Amino acid sequence: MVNPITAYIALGSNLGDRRALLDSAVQSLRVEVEVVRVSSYIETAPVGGPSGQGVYLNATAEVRTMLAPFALLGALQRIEDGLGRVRAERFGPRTIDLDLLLFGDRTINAEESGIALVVPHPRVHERLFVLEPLAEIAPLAVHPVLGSTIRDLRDRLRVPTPQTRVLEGQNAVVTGSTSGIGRAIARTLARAGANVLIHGRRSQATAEQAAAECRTEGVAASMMLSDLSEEANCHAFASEAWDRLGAIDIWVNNAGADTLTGEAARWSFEQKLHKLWAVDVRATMLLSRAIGERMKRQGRGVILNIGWDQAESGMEGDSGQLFGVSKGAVMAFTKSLALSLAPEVRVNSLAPGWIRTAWGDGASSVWQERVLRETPLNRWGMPDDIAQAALWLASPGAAFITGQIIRINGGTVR
Ligand code: A4P
Ligand code: MG
Repeated sequence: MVNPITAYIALGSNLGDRRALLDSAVQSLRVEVEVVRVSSYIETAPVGGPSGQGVYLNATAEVRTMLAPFALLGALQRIEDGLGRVRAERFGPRTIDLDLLLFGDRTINAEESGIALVVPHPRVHERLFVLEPLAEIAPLAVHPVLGSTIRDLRDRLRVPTPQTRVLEGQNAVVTGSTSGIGRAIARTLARAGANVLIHGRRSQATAEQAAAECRTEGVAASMMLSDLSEEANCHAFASEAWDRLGAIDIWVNNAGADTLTGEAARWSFEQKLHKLWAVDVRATMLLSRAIGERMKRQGRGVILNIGWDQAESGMEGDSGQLFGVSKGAVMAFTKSLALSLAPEVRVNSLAPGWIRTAWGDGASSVWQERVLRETPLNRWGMPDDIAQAALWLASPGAAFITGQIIRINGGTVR
């Protein structure tokens, strides 16, 4: 006899009679599975999607079931269809959305008859509209990939608002800030009162979305696109950004070539080296020199670069060699630049360890296990962990810190 599995379902609605729709969804769930408990229904502001869409009502449910994961997903989709769900726009308004969050301690990334299933739901850990109601009914459930309890994941997202807006009125530029670590840094600087210029390579829409997110923190935010792998673009971007903002107090060189996901993952070693050198090393150097000189003249400024903790210890394989060289170069550059620009300008490098970004989301279970094994604090780092360190380095609290490499890696000492 096989035992039933405990699974968690997210419910969301922002169209029609939301409360009645959630009630009906729970009723329909009871027909398919044993519903053990349901959280309260909470009102949440829409995350992503078209502007102007209505406020959501969100909840979670704990269920016990003998159904296989795909059969459970099928049941959820039938319930959605029955309640008038029309799948039009990704993240768009919906009468009802039922997502499978956790299925026991299983990790699943599979497709059956054209239907995809990823468990844990890939965005669970990024979303308070899921974590708040989930922590209410299952605070100690463990996310099988991240190794953290739901309560810890929730608390990490409830970033405390800084006591004072330590960066009020300052101007900050964060390159590569349309997603991942860069986006988290931009948002965090904005939350501390800095006006932010978002930089992206290609997508105007995502850059605009990241800027809009920053504006919700009550600051001015705009965006610029530029392909920083081109030398000429670096010079143009630095001058245009300076002219647009009038003066820049904080410059974060976060843009880096992604050679791990998408098309680039299949490039040759030489192609990857070329791209990493152009973006991570050359753009960081050219932008820092152009901006650093202006900051020195204005008499103040902070520059932050992004290195990598394992550039110092070494890591096997092509990626170890490629990132070791490019991020090692960035860290070495940081120290010399700090000496060149002192005392007016402070220059430091963040050295992230295993941080959960696009690559981490899709990494195999072998990698997931390795990350937890190699990280004494026993979890993936989050983009917000890096952002909090960036905020401190940019703030007056770090006024005596320059030329340093700050490792944000959960204690890895390999
Ligand atoms: N799929 C893969 N894995 C799963 C899973 N674990 N659970 C596939 C459910 N579905 C999964 O889903 C698209 C496809 O994902 C499905 O065909 C299934 O095979 P969908 O429900 O048709 O489309 P969607 O809802 O637009 O996408 P998704 O991924 O469910 O969106 P999210 O991430 O759930 O975002 N803001 C607030 N405040 N509250 C919300 O509830 N919801 C969303 C939707 C955006 N913003 C929100 C809220
Ligand atoms: Mg969904």
